[in-house]
Amino acid sequence: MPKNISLTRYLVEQQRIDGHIPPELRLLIEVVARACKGISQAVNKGALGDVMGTAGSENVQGEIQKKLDIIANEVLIEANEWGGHLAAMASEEMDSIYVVPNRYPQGEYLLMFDPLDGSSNIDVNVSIGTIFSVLKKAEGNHGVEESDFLQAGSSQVAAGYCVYGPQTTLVLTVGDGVAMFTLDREQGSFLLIEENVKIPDNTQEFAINMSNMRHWDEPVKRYIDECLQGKEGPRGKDFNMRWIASMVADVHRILCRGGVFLYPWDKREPEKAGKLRLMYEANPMSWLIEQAGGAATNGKQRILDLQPTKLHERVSVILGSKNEVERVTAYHSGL
Ligand code: P6P
Repeated sequence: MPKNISLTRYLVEQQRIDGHIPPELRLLIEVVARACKGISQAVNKGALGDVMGTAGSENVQGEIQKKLDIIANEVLIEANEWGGHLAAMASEEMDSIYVVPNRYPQGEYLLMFDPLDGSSNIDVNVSIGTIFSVLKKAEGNHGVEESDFLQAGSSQVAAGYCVYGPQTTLVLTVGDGVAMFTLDREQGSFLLIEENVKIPDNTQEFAINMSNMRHWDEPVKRYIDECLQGKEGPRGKDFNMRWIASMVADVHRILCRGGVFLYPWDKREPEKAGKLRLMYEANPMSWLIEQAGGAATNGKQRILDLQPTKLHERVSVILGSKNEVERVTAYHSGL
């Protein structure tokens, strides 16, 4: 692969090749990437900057907000509101949508994000990340409301994440495969490190929070139990387990070497479909996984087919290597 292909050059060439990325969408992606560079700087400061610990407030999910959650949210809002490419934004950290103020031109795109996913890991220096998803507002709609965001994940026009780990790496799809870019801090640019990322259909590595085992439904208990039986059991092979408690980091590992990630419904809060959020966690991650040849379901349906009814809707998530996701899904159908 040629060296030194910047994100900008990649997007311009993609736009030139197949017109897949209209200029406004290219601008949006570049602005989000620039915001992620700023978030990466703040994350990297750690205890040396006033960015650690809690902000003393709760988000719409009822979770304690970390200072960096709020910083990351503000960076994304300020970076994107003036460009003229967006009509509105939605964030895990904000109860309702953020409509672009009248002092700026409004565009046709809708941007959703989890500004800092995995924030329980911030204070212990473990990888965290920003997840984003882009939709288009329906043609002709004047103004913008929450209902404009309630589109199935299959309607996304761009999706990705930026993982703040040993490297700061941006992972992106616009529907033509998955590309990865690592931040070169000397140049201040994201440089292409991988395109056409592919996940193996099979794996021997699963990611789940095992402490919740007693709360799982029977199909998930059966799947994990068979993995734990190893080569003496029905799977005929040993499995490894990973759980970083940062979806961005777990999904990045799966995109790099395969695996299956499960955050299933459980009995702790039976009225909730799951812990993870559909619009700005499950949908973007599911599109990336499918674009890399994997699969993503809620145990019963393809995640990207789900029709959202609420902005902060939760969902059960099983995603990764295709054959493993299909097996877990089959178990949910009693097969
Ligand atoms: P648990 C982080 O808070 C998150 O939303 C995902 O990034 C992660 O996969 C999951 O929750 C971790 O949840 O219950 O294991 O702490």
